[in-house]
Amino acid sequence: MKYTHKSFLRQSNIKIIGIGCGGNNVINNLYASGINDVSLLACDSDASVLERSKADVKLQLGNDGLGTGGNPNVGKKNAEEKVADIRTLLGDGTDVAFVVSCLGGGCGTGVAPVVAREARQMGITTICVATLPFVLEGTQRFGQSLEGVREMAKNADGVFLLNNQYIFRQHWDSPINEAFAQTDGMLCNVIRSTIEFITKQKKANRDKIGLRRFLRKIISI
Ligand SMILES: Nc1nc2c(ncn2[C@@H]2O[C@H](COP(=O)(O)OP(=O)(O)OP(=O)(O)O)[C@@H](O)[C@H]2O)c(=O)[nH]1
Ligand SMILES: [Mg+2]
Repeated sequence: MKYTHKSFLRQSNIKIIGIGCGGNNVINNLYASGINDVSLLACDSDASVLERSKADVKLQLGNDGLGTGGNPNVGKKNAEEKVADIRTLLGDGTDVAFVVSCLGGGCGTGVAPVVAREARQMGITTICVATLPFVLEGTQRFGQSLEGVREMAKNADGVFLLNNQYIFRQHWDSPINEAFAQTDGMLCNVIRSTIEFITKQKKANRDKIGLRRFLRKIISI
């Protein structure tokens, strides 16, 4: 686990946890576009993703610094081995956790449900924010992503899902990185709007149960 200086400056009761390469690209975008009063966390078994990450705190999963080979079972196993570290990172008074991943690969799909489960068990309001893969990525990745959604829905208070294929339909003539940039921008907006919503609820003194009731559904965008 690496603590950077920034983590002490930016400690907050809202944590945004990027998982896997796609999830951490979203975190880097949030950082680049400016976000206040939240802590950004990065989690991956691929060391190069953590190297590039702008997060305050980085958690390396697995032992070799390599990816999961696209296998969610490897991602899940890596996460289960680091459950104590995950709980330590979340255990500093976190109220709300956003678990951000792009589903279909091994890390995001295998790790995000474990992080969501631990957060929820700790009494943290837990919101998963995720994408589904493009159809052309194949049925195996799509099947894996749906299994990831099922696992997240079991564990989180709410799941925001964005289907990459929808973006592809809108931007079919754009290069893939532009399509990803569109998706990342939408995910960032979802996170910002939800934080705004939660802050308003708190100001209005709405209780945690009411908030959870609102979040406890799958919302597809
Ligand atoms: N929105 C967005 N989606 C991405 C990005 N990169 C990849 N994806 C999507 O996310 C899915 C998962 O890819 P990654 O995030 O690279 O996978 P991972 O979670 O790191 O898993 P492994 O590398 O297999 O361990 C892909 O199938 C793509 O659909 C990105 O930068 N932005
Ligand atoms: Mg990866």
